[in-house]
Amino acid sequence: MKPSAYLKSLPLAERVYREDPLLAQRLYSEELYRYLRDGVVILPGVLDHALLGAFDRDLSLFLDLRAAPAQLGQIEVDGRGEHKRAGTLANLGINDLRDALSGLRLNDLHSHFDSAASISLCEPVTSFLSELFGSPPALLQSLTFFKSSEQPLHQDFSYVNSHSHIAELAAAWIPLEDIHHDSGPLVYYPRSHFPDRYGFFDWGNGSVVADYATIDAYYSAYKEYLNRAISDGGLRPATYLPRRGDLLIWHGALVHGGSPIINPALTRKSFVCHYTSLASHPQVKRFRHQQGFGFDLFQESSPGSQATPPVPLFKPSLQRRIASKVKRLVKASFF
Ligand SMILES: O=C(O)CCC(=O)C(=O)O
Repeated sequence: MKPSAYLKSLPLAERVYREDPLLAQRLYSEELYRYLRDGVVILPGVLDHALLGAFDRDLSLFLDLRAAPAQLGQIEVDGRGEHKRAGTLANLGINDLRDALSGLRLNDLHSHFDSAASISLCEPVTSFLSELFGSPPALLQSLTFFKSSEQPLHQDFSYVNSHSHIAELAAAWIPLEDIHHDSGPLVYYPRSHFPDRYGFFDWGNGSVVADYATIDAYYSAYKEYLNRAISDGGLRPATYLPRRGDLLIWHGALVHGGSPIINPALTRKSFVCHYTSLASHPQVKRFRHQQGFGFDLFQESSPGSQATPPVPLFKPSLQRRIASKVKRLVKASFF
């Protein structure tokens, strides 16, 4: 994927900002304008505490896994080498996730718990992202952390790239508790989200996205590249110390990472979600129909296999289903 593909896929709001920041300030909400300018926006106290409470109750299952339903063992885990090798929670052999090594993340809890799904697409997130993308957002993945990721600095677009418009990428950082300075908080560099201004990193053959087969070989060059971009741009780090209920949304090219843990006894419970626009989601297929375009949802299928039928976006309500059935019966008895 070449730099031109990144630049061509920038959301309209971002193009407007790049061309004419004052026009962007007039056209968009203050929050979106700040995001376009800084690559990050913090929305204090916007999250629903009842929803967070429901997620807490589900997460309490991970504090005594021997007593939890066995299906939880199938949840995918990632993070350090040992987490990657384990692959699933059951293989980690841990009873209480507070005892896990830093970096452990639980993948896609939104597909296991309604509470996580509801938080990932809650109104403060979807209304902000709809304005950014000019279309409804779609969730690409969610990551749940009990402790800091201690992840080195990076830009998400080089790693999260299964969607079709690579620059349509943003993420939400949702604290599940008040975050302590010594727990390894999120660190980021405001205004680092213009990779074309300091030159894209070359992951091989001019590609702006990392290839998992060769990623390790580029590790130190990428680190040097980011450090140079930071010092050349005079960028300064910010540490995010939110209270529960706050929300941070960052740009897919913002330089950020998980800072090192100072006090290992502290948790840093957080929920991180990555989004693209609905039209760019890997399970959405766009097709041309006469004068316009349509969108349909497909489940991922292995190459060569039959595409699985589209998944309906919404299940019709009971009343609607009864009304349709009655209509069909009436039609059948009259015609
Ligand atoms: O929360 C963190 O420590 C970092 C998360 C992160 O960098 C990411 O998910 O891209």
